[in-house]
Amino acid sequence: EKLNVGIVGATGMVGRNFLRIMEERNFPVKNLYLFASSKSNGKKIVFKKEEYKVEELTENSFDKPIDLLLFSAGGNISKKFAPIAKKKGITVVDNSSAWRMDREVPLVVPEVNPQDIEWHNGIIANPNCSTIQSVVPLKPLHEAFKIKRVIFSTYQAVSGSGVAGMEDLDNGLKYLDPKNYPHPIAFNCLPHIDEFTDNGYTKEEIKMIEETKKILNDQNIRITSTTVRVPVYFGHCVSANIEFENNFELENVYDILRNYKGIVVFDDIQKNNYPMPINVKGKDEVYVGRIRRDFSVKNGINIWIVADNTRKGAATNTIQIAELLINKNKI
Ligand code: 2RA
Repeated sequence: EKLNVGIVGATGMVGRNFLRIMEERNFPVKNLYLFASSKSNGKKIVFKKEEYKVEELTENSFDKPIDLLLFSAGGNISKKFAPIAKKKGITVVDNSSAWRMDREVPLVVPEVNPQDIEWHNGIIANPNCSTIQSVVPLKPLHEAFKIKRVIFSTYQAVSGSGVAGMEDLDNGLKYLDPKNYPHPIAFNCLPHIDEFTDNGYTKEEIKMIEETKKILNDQNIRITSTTVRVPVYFGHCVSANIEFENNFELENVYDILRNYKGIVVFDDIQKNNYPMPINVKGKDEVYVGRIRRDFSVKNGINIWIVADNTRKGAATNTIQIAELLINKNKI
């Protein structure tokens, strides 16, 4: 039956995509509640031809019949308000990084580890965008050939950093976000996404490493990553160098990826066909190409993975988790 759904961060890029994708997928919404910061209070947003007013998020916001809350309002808001919702028996799907590595919280990509939904305790975390698109092709290859090590190099669109990044790309060599990024993004590449930590890695790089192991449920996979912001509006690209325990035929790799849910293999170098951000905007599939053996090791391949970071990388995956919760009667 239909659900009472709330969106926290309703006016942000991902929040608006939640609504767009719920409309597209005819998600069963009975009542809809929109929450955002005080500056958005009173704003009107249309959903399924009805107008809804945005309310300021407060501790009492959830004192109404809500079944499901979708969060995309940053880690601090999730840390503070997800437990309030959980206490009221509301199921939360959180797009921020706040809860992803919490042992009580499943981190889910429906094509990869749907079974983890079974043990949620009220909060389910949506993985980081570049992680989501990477684990989709990694999962069937791990099952077939057992992954030993992965080297991720990412090329991430500015929409991943929110509206500020987009505006700065609009305005040329302005600063992406002086608070966090000390350099302009236009005509530039920044090997700096999220904050640096004391081991020289950024939080984004650590997300890719740790989230991938949690989602694939295998702490033995050795992973490293370099995540880079590039002057592109939509569409994250990931180069994955993968070393397997077992040997493989390249044709097998193509077959496995071609037949896996949620993947489009777009790979014909004779025709200059390979995935690019301009191919994936507005789409929910993960595009894979440039599939080729890594001749520098015994059992290695390189693959190139592209997806719309605001959809499959964020909002669509969240809605797919919500659909899974309904199908498994876990809301
Ligand atoms: C980024 N993955 O691209 C991070 C958060 N969306 O900025």
